[in-house]
Amino acid sequence: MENAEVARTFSELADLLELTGGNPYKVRAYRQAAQVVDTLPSPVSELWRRGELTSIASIGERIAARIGQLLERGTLADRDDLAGRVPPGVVELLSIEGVGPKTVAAAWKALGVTDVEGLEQACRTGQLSALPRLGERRAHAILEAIQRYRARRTSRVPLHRAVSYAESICAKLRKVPGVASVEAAGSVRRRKESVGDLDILVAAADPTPPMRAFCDLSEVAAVLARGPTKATVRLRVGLHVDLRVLPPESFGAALHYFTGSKAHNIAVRTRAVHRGIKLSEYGVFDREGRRLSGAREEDVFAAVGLPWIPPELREGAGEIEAAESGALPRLVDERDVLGDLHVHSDASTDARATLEELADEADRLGRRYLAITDHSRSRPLGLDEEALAAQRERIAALNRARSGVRLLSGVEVDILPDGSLDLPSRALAGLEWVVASVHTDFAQPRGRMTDRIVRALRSGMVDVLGHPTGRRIGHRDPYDVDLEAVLTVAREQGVALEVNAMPERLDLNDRACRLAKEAGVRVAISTDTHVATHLANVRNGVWVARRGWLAAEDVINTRPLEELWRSRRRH
Ligand code: DGT
Ligand code: CA
Ligand code: CA
Ligand code: ZN
Repeated sequence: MENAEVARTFSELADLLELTGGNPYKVRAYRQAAQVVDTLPSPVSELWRRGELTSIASIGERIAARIGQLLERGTLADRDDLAGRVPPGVVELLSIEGVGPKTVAAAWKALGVTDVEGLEQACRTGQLSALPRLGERRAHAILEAIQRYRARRTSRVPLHRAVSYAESICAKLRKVPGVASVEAAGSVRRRKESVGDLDILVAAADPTPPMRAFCDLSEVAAVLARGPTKATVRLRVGLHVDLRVLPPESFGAALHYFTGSKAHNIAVRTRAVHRGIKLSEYGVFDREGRRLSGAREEDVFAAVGLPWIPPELREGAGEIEAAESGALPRLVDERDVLGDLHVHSDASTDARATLEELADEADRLGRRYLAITDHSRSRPLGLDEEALAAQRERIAALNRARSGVRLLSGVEVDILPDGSLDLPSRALAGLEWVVASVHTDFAQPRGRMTDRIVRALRSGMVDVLGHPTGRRIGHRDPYDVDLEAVLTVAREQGVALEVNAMPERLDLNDRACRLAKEAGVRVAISTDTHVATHLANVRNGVWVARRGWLAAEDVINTRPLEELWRSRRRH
């Protein structure tokens, strides 16, 4: 069973429990388990087999046993039991922004609402507003949220999941005898933040063994189409996968062709026409149809007079021109990232890891520094000035007692609705790292939101603007803000903007990264860790930054600590 499937089962169990009024501690524990498993870098089934599940921070004996049950039986009896009692449409209602389990349970029990359409109708007819603790205003807000939900709902898969499915399928195909190369092409190779389907390419002289192995994969739910060298399947998790098997001499040409994007391919093909050559997924050919090359992807670029272009840039958005003039950026790599500048410890009530656990995990990943940035006092139980001072002492003591990663005392301070910061300047001045973020009043009009953020950046107290647009993919749209105005002030104030690497945030996104670079603003790729395993999420942020054309020097946490200190504005 894949990590994503285990995670989905636990998150469903949490939803179902919550809807039926189950124990809130269990709800929380299951939801946390889902989150942890979903972001684990290795297969949960292997950890379980080796009896190492409980070595993961925030997975206790109880949850480990439940994960074991699920892996052994393929199902959880209480989840199935609850699922039999709650219609699936009711669970879906929880995905609508601002609609929590209490509202859903009330609409379901009192009004018989079992799907989005039903909820919409109950809002329109005034039935919903007549329920206790609801009202006209709420009903109206829910109607608007339903529209946003519909606009957002697609069948695309978030990149980090698509990558993990692709990696696992490719690894299995690489073991098939006679297979020379395997690569996932398409949008997953371009690291697009959401993926429609996987496009996997195999190089082999005899297509039969890889074709058979592919259709027989344990992940496959149904074979939708099958020919001698191509197949399309549906995975049990719902995603479709196209497979193509090619002779090794065509592999590079096919890899280029099926990586796309369409816009990039058209631009490359046009250049080929001008040069009197023909490109296809089978190779590079001259006018008479004689093969010139095609085994390696570089062959295709060389044939049209270009250096190899990284897949992340192949969107037909200036990469050909940049390649031609030697102006392609040397994109940041995960190995360039030396530290993490937004990390929560258990001093934030929505986070779990102790400082020691965070330091251990950071050492394991080879991070050199880690800014501990718990929430400020306005957040549900963040730290006030006094608690921060105490934490600073503990961090200093820990740094003295350990070698390895250096912890920085920091904070993620709220930007209040009027743009002031949630802690006094003297408290912020005593800290080594300050992230400032918007966590409330997302609905402010564009002008207010922009002024609010600009004021915070001008405080002179801020190192990084956290998750600058506030979106949470699938849950909340970005707030309305004039990003260009924010970038102008960030540049003038020497403040970096965050690329938040949580899979549900990815904020800044790829396009905004490129804008930041053009505006002369540097970014921090940060994990916003809430449990220790999240520290590995840095790769999600690197993917975004690469699509945003960023090089290592555009990313502040690729710099050693001494250099970071020197270049920062706050001293
Ligand atoms: P997705 O799956 O929606 O996330 O996006 P892609 O880019 O993976 O698109 P997909 O799976 O339809 O096709 C994979 C690549 O194959 C695409 O990026 C470019 C190439 N390709 C597919 N069909 C065509 C076509 O009709 N013309 C051209 N030029 N390229 C194509
Ligand atoms: Ca695709
Ligand atoms: Ca496809
Ligand atoms: Zn935050």
